[in-house]
This record gives sequence, structure tokens and C-alpha cells, in this order.
Amino acid sequence: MRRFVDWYWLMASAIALMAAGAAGAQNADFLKSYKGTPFHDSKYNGGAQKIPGTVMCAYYDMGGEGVAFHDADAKNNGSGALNPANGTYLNEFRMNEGVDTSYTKFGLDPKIDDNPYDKVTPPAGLLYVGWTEPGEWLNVTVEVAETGEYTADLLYTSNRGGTISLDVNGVAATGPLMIVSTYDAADAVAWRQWHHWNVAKDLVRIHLNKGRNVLTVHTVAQGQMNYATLEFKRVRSS
Ligand SMILES: [Ca+2]
Ligand SMILES: [Ca+2]
Repeated sequence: MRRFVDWYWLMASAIALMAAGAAGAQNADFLKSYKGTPFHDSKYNGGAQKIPGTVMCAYYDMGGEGVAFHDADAKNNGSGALNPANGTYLNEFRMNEGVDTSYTKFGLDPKIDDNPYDKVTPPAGLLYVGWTEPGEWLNVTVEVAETGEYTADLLYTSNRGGTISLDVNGVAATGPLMIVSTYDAADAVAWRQWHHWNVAKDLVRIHLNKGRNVLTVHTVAQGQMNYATLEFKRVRSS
């Protein structure tokens, strides 16, 4: 019996090591062949976004449809559409790309993102990704300061709940993550159901290796969510 137990643990350890090796090789292959690059524009030129820290979803990678993201339609339904092209940075942010982006608007009547139904008040003028649909994804290249286990809080809105998931370097890393609905029947302004902000605390828990990594954020189910930021903290060093 003892011998069997020893053998069993030996085999289990060997399989775990092989799996880790395979994932490591897969990660290296993904990073080598990946054609996306960190976002930069006239206002942001910081390179890969830093972890620990706050990752802006609207700063998804450059490289276009099928490389840096997949979106249901080639139009940006926020920049240049809902927010007409008027020469301002926020209205025209990435307006020629398929991912749909907008920003938080304060001080209007009726109130938009500073409304009384917010669970948390986001910063004003904060860029976010909206018009999300199941099957869509976006990549964000990040620079990780230290290897370890990280959690992330998502600043979001969700009209009726939904599910997202994350990959690290092309490998599924989280499984489905349930997003709690921010729908509030008390709000009589129908379109404002897309603007009730909340933070999903510790929504994500992933292992990251020091250095360059590519995170993929998938919209898995429901959609109709707005993603602003993922705030990463290191919780363990291994
Ligand atoms: Ca689109
Ligand atoms: Ca979309």
C-alpha cells in the first residue's frame, strides 16, 4: 500500500510538472508569435501597462481585429458615433477601431455616470470599453514586476449580469467569472442601466510570471457590460 501511495504521488508530481512545462512552452510560443503591441497615443506612451497597478481596458493592444481583439462589428459605436467626432480627445479616442469605447460623463442633466444608482462613483472622463457581446475579446500587454499570485478588482457596469474570463499568454487562466448585475429597477431612465458603476472585488485571481505577459479579456455570456479598469495586487509571492 505504502509503495502504491509513493508511486501515485510520484506519478501525480510528474504529471503536474509536465503540465506546467507544457503551459510554459505554450506561453513562450504565444509571446513569440503574438503580433499585438502595447497601446500608445498622444496622451499615453507608457508602454506595457504595469502590474501591480491599474490596467485600463480601453488601452487594449494595437494590432487590429483578430490580433489584438475581436469585436462583433468593425465600427466603434462609442467614439465617433454616440460621442460624435468633434476634435476632442475623448470623443475621438480610437474611433477607427472595432472595439467600442466611451468615457464617464459627469455634471449633465439627467446625470449619466455620476448618477445616484452607482454602487461606486468612477472618476470623470474615464475611458472604458462598452457594447460588449459574447465572443468578443481584447488583449492587453502588461509588464509584471514580480512573479506571484495576483488578484484584480474590476470597475464595471452590467445591465443584467454576465460572465467574463481571462487568458494569460493564450492559455485560459480563470474559468468563467460571474459579474453581478448593476440593474436597478428604481432607475426610471432606461439607458442609464448601462451606467450603474460597481467594483467586483477580487474577481480575478491568477498567477503571473515576472516580465512581459499578454492578458486576454473574454466576454463569455450576456455581454452588455462596460469594462473600465482591472486593478491588480500581488497576494502571494509564488
Ligand atoms: Ca464595434
Ligand atoms: Ca463590441
